[in-house]
Amino acid sequence: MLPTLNEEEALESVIARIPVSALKKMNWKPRIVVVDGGSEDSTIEIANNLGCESIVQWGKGKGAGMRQAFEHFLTTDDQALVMLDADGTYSPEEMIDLLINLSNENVVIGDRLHGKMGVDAMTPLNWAGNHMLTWLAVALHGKTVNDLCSGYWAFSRFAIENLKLNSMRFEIEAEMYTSCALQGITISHVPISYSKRIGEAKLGSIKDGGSIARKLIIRRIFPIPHEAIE
Ligand SMILES: Nc1nc2c(ncn2[C@@H]2O[C@H](COP(=O)(O)OP(=O)(O)O)[C@@H](O)[C@H]2O)c(=O)[nH]1
Ligand SMILES: [Mg+2]
Repeated sequence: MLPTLNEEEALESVIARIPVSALKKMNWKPRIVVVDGGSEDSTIEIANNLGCESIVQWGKGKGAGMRQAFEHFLTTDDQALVMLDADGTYSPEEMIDLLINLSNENVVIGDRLHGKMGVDAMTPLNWAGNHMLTWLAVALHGKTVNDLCSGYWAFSRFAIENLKLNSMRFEIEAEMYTSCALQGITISHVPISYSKRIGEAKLGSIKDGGSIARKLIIRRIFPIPHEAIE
C-alpha cells in the first residue's frame, strides 16, 4: 500500500522496484494499492497505467488515507499488508525481509535509525526529532520501538483487525505504535536503508513533530480513540 500526494516524480520507480516475482515465489499473491490524498499531478494516472488499484481518499492527510486503505484491506481475503512511502526514500526490495520476519510477529517495522542512512536522506533536525520521539514513545508506553516514525511497516491481518486509530495526518505511525502497545500486538524490527526523497516533502518537521508528541501523550491518558469505541 502506497500513500501518495503529488508523487509523480517518484511513484513509477517505486512501483517498478516492488519485488513481485520474489513475492510470488514466496507464495504471496501481491497487489499494489495506491491511496491518494488528492494529487493534482499525474500520480493517479501513473498508478492506473501501471495496473495498480487506486483509492481516492476522503478527507485530507496520510493518516486518513491509511485508515481507509486498512478498511479496504479488511474487505479482501488478504493476509498481510506492507505500507511504504511513495517518495523513493524506502527500498521496496527490502519488503522481503519485513515479510520474512512477519511470520513470527504481528507487525514488523523497517528501522531507519539502525539501518543504512543515505547521504542527505534525513536533515539533522529530523534525525534528532526521530530519536527524541522514539525515546518519548518508549518512556510513555513502555513497549520497545526502534524507529517510531518509520513509514515502512508490514502487518498481519490480525494486526489490521485490532488496530484502533483516528489519526488524520503524520501522527498515524505513532498511533499505530501506541495501539500495538495497548492492544497487545507484537512488534519486531528490521534494519532498512533510507535514501534522499524524490520530489517535495509534505511533512513539516516542527508542526508534525509536535502533533506526533501530542498523540503519544493523548494515548497515554485516553488509550482508545473516541471514534474507535464500538
Ligand atoms: N494518501 C495520502 N498520502 C499522503 C498525504 N500526505 C502525504 N502523503 C504521502 O505520505 C508519504 C509520506 O509523506 P512525506 O512528505 O514523504 O513525509 P515524510 O516522509 O514523513 O517526511 C508520501 O508517500 C506522501 O506522498 C495525504 O494527505 N494522503
Ligand atoms: Mg518521506
